[in-house]
Amino acid sequence: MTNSPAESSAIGRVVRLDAKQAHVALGAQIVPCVPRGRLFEDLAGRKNPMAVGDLVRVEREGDAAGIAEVLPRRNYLSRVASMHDPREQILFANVDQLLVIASVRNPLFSSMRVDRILSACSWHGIPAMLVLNKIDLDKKRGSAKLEETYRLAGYRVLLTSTKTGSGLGDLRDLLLGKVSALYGGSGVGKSSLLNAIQPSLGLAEGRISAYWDSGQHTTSFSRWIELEGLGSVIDTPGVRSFRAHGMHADDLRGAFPEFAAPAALCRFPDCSHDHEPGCAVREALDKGQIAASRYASYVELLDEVSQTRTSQAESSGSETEPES
Ligand SMILES: Nc1nc2c(ncn2[C@@H]2O[C@H](COP(=O)(O)OP(=O)(O)OP(=O)(O)O)[C@@H](O)[C@H]2O)c(=O)[nH]1
Ligand SMILES: [Mg+2]
Ligand SMILES: [Zn+2]
Repeated sequence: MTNSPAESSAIGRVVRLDAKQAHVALGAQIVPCVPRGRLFEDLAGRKNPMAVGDLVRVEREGDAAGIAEVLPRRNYLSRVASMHDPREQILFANVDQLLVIASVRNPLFSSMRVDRILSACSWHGIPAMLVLNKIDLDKKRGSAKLEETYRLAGYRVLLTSTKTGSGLGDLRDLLLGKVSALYGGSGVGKSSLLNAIQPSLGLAEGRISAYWDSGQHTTSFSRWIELEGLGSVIDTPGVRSFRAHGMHADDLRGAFPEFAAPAALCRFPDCSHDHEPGCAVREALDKGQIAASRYASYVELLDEVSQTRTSQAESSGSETEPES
């Protein structure tokens, strides 16, 4: 595999990527490394050869450090790169869990966005949970309802506020000893939550008014961060649109955990829970055992993945976002 004899070779973790190079943690050092050209040669429909969290083999020759190989991944999350680019973009790799961060208000909670991410995690085999932030702004007790919806669906839910400190102890417990990716919309408080847990991080936090005005992300690239005495986290730029890459209707059926038990009772074993008679999932919906918002997300996603097969490039409101 080696082109030229390297002076030394070591395995490190990609902690950040920018346009030209990857920053790789090698022991206690962070070393800027240039990915070897051959990593871009066989991308097999992917946009990026590596992402934050990847383990890579670094070869050093004098002052220069190059990435020669990306090691096999334990797991990863990816999406369709953008509306104009149907390739698979890997967002991050090798995590123990994903925390979908959402806020009750500013910005308003979006079931569709959360359900998209949760179902993609399920499909990628990444344990996921929901963190509902900004509960200090929840005057109408909407968070209690959301908490119930997602608990009923089988997810762990945490209610937090960086302003009152509520739920931060539980968040710490959740992060302990794990590699966790924080993912969600822009302005929901991903960076603020990390700063609240470890103030010395000093991550940039957005002014929410600036976000509304310009639609800009405060965090512009994904970053692997070691939390002292806790665990590792990946802070990511806010997602504006997320479409799982390569997901089909069959995959989607298995990606809503609360559908599993009733689905076993549907009249047709390949029931799509959309229009078929004798559908036990829709019966469970009518009985209130499945939340209407979750079923609505499922139907919308089903429609989307069915269209994907006919037209890969079509997308509902994708915009380009900062590279992660
Ligand atoms: N009221 C309230 N505001 C919060 C809370 N957490 C964060 N904020 C505010 O929300 C705004 C956005 O927070 P960020 O931490 O930058 O959000 P982010 O998710 O990292 O956003 P991107 O980096 O753009 O993806 C900031 O003005 C924070 O002060 C909270 O619990 N309650
Ligand atoms: Mg941020
Ligand atoms: Zn069914």
